[in-house]
Amino acid sequence: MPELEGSDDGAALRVCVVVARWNEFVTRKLLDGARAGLGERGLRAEDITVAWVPGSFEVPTAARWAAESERFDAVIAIGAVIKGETDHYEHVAGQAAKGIAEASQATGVPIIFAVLTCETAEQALARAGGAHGNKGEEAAAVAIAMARLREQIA
Ligand code: DLZ
Repeated sequence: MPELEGSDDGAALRVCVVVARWNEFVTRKLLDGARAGLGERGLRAEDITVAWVPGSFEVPTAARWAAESERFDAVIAIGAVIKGETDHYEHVAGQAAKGIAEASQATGVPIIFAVLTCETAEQALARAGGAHGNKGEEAAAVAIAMARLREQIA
């Protein structure tokens, strides 16, 4: 019985990383993690495009533009929504999650969710290279696995 499981070989894949500028002290660390994770798996620097947007609310829109462009095998969506500092936390976090899922399903391009939704800045930093790892780096591995699985299924 055939089993498909993607691959961790990123050679020759092209990835767009969409990053929210809001809470940049967190999102830049996630971006660094994503870049490192992609590079460790064989992507060349010139095959990693970074697109900055103002906040997590805008991330799904730009991620969809990237997915529809047919220039990328996968998109990584990075943001940080911190509840204690966000008046309409549920709206920003909810719309980011919903929009990213819809854009990925509508285009068929893997768009990997790396938007942190945390109570405090400390919790966010712990997931951006701190005690709980780097969710950007984890997103890089998922992006490559999904891009390869898509090729295998196609
Ligand atoms: C407005 C806002 C607030 C209050 N908090 C956050 C946040 O914690 N994280 C984030 O990424 N963006 C935040 N934003 C900005 C919105 O995402 C968006 O950029 C603006 O509402 C303009 O549409």
